[in-house]
Amino acid sequence: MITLSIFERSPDRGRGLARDMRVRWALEEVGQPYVVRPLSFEAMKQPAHIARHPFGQIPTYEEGELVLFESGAIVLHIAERHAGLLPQDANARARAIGWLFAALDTVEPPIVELSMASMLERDKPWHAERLPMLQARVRDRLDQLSARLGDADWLDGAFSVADLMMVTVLRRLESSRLLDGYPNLLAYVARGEARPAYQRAFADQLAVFTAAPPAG
Ligand code: GTB
Repeated sequence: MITLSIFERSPDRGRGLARDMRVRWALEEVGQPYVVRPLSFEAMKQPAHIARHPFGQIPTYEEGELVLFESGAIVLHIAERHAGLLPQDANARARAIGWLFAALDTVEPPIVELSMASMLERDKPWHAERLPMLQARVRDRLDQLSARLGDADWLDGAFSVADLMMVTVLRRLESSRLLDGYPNLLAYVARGEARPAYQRAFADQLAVFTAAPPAG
């Protein structure tokens, strides 16, 4: 059985923005059952979890002897082991993996930078001055991504692990409303969210948040 370590009480309050969501979604797409290990922030920093994740974070993935951390590596592992998330054709498969890395290495960093600034730096005197620069960096990436996607449904042919990752990355912009200027990206995210596997994954992570004891 697969076990995922997840937040006991996600700071996103069940909006599915933490990185276990992409792993849950991948497992739902390929029809693999799993169980979860909800962890408090304190438990994430204890030796038992540090043995699974050197940086004391979520998600982690355990399957028999295998223990993995890093959501990109976990999702790629799932996609390589089970049919449905990577094309059969070798070149198309390589391109899908390229897009998976693009989501993580090229598109996600400016989005995370913006969302961390919005969460942690609002009270700093320089926040208002820095914000337009962070937003411009995100818009640059969205302009480029939007131009490449055009009116296609998915990034490169059929839905793949690349789209799964890109949609989860773009969802982090929800509260900034920066996606509003990009109708094709909004529709792309909505297409991902409409997938039954996404819906199951979202409902399951929300159920964990709802069941968690109120923050003390
Ligand atoms: N590169 C790693 C990966 O992709 O797996 C990054 C893992 C990571 O950042 N994990 C975060 C974590 O464990 C949770 S997902 N943080 C606790 C810590 O470092 O002590 C990031 C996240 C957190 C909260 C929100 N939110 O509230 O909206 C969104 C995303």
